[in-house]
Amino acid sequence: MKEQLVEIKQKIEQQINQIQDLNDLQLLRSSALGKKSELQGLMIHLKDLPNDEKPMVGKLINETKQALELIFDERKGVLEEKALNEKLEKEQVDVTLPGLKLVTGSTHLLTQVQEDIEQFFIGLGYEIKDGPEVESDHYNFEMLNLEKDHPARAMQDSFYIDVNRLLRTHTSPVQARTMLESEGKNIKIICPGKVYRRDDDDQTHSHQFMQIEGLVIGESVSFADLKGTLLAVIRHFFGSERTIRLRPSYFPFTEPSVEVDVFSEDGRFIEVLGAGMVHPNVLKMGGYDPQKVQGFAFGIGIERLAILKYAVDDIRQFYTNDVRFLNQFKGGLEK
Ligand code: 2U9
Repeated sequence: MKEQLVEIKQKIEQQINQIQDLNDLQLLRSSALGKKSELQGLMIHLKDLPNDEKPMVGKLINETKQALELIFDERKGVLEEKALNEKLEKEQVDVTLPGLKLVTGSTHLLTQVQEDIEQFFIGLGYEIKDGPEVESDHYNFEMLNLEKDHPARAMQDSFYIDVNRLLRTHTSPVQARTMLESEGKNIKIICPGKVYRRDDDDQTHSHQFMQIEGLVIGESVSFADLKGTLLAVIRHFFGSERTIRLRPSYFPFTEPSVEVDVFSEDGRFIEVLGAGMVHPNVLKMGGYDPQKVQGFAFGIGIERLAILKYAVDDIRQFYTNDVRFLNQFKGGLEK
């Protein structure tokens, strides 16, 4: 019996030492020490031995089992360490490799210009207002003194959705709505946003563009206030040495109306915006008494400002999203 046990132990020990995989080791453990194992079989046969041999043989079987348990545990430790080393080897990270560059987006040039102008007017105590891009004929035209046969109201000049609704052609309806909401109180607002006109896109035209319009209404608002405000915003944006020129013009919603040119570096005057004193009809429709209050208004094309300051040669650059163009303005605007 003793020899038999030594043989079994040697056989299993050999098998253990050949095993390279933890799962295989577990399988061997079950078959070598489990209920159906050879060792367990010997235990069952104990009862057939003479009584005086039983304790000794039983002890021997148990010692063999315990010795094998130990060998199994040892092998398990070895295989676990080997598996860990292999895993570490495979997952080794080369900390000297250069990191991956993350491509980040940036604020669009038009948004940067918009925010710059907004900040300027906020500094003067203006509020920023916005409104719907799909407007009614009433707010987009009627409230702004654009008579029924005005060319802008023609189907071929605006994007109509149905007979009464269209994509706003300017942000002026936001001012008209604000006048009605304000019920005769003073107003000092700017209205930035997208506007739409039915144009064929080319180097200088875009069917979608951006505006910032302003409206100030109060008892002693004068043309001099308008002029001072316009000079200040132009100097803020183009530099403190700039001069402007006002030329008489016509808009249905302002009277008198002016177009404003900025004196460019190459000695020419370039048109940058339009403005004027709010037309009495517009004041009346907005719920104000033109005998008691005055107002000034202005309209600035954001693309135009950006084109002039950054020498952009094609308005379509703003809308085709070529990152080579956009990335030039990634770091923000230099002052
Ligand atoms: C109300 C009253 C008056 C807004 C004004 C202009 C002059 C103007 C153009 C500039 C370039 C449009 O983007 S552009 O093509 N705008 O010249 N806009 S006065 O006047 C208003 C607006 C609302 C209630």
